[in-house]
Amino acid sequence: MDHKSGVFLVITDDTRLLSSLAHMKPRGMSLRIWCPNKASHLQTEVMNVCEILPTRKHRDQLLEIGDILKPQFFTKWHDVQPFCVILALKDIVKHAAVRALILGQLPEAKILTIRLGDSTEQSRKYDNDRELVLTWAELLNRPVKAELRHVQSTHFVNGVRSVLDGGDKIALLLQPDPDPDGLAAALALRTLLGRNKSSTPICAFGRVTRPENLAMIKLLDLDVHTIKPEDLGQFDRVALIDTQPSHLGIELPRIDAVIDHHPERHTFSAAYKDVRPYYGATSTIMTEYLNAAAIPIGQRLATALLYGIKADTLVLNREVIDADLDAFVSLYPKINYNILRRIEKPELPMKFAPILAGALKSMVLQDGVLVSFLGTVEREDLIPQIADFLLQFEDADWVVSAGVYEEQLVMSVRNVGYVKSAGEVVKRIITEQALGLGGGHRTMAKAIIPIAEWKQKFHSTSATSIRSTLLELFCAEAV
Ligand SMILES: [Mn+2]
Repeated sequence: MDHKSGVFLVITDDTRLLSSLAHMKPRGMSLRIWCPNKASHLQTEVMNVCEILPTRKHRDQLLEIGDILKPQFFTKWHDVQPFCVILALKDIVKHAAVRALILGQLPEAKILTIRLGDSTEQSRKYDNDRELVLTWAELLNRPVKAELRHVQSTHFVNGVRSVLDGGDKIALLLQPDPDPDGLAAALALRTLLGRNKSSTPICAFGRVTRPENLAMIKLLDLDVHTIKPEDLGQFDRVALIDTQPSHLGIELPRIDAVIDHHPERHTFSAAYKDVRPYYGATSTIMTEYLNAAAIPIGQRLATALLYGIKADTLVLNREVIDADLDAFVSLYPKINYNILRRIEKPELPMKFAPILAGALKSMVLQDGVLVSFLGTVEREDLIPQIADFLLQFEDADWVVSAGVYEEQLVMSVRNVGYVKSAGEVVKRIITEQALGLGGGHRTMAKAIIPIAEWKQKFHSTSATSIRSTLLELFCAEAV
């Protein structure tokens, strides 16, 4: 008897369940199968199931012949840890008797009961923490649902191809200021259609602005064209990805396909329409399409889709469904980790090192508020990156990282989370001072103030003056 690895003893009179379990052969776990000691139909059946093993010796190791209604059958497992009985007997009385014997004879053993063919039985964990009951429906539910989704996706793939394949030039239209989910889903649709960027460009009515999204475009070599609504006339087909007609706020000359996961507030029709508001990301839908069409997902596309799912589900923290998790898991082994890391944490230019050194030297801390001014920066995303970095210092409950970018004073505000809401604090400061724009969430906020406005109000744009003014404003509101 192996004392180190666990032993799972299967006690069942259902040979289909037994056969399934015997075929699973989980690694690092040993399986034993109960076989009745008296000659019976069941005994023959159990022996037959064990015929899958090549030798007599193996079969003998697998079988535990005995009477399960006798305590002695169980006492010999005393020293085996962990020990678990998978119990599924059709006769309820017999099931209860065996369960009682295990509970009494083996105080450490776990019992996993599988209820066969009883759809009313709820799965549950007993109070004693030793037992779990699973219903047959529950065991099958997840894999069967995944299979059904796969079949459904095959059907969807045919649909979208038949609508879009007829066009020479196809626009893949995203929301203005496209986000990672939209970009990845558009790239996936282009791959699904077997087209290239000149015949099937990714388009939007506004340019990409967020630094991570720009990093994604650069590192994954994506092409996004900023177009005007009337430019859609040049295309034979228009597909809306990760957005819907009502989100764009204008009447489009044509819409052939819509693939999205936002709720449909204003109903619309399109030759091809797949809107699934219960999905965490459009990238999940597209991953299913690609898998259903058996199209290999390369590293670049896998990285894009995984980042799309991560971004839209807040790293799977927002509500997600099985489909999002399955897509995530299927993509994960295929991605380029370096690229993903660089998208999420953009590199700092070497020229920035002396600026950062100066900012670290001159930063000011008072009442838990840490203010740092970077001067003029060549990339706006350097400001929030430094804010994130500075929040790691002890005693910093609040961080205000500021810098001048394109004639505007840009501020990134961070806090440790158990203080006032960063978004509200920033909004109050902006409103009270009647300056610029600002807002955000609990722990992150941003404000933008034209440098001319700042100068008019505070009479100076020297680094010292900006630091002390910001410190004063935030100490008054945040602390
Ligand atoms: Mn989305």
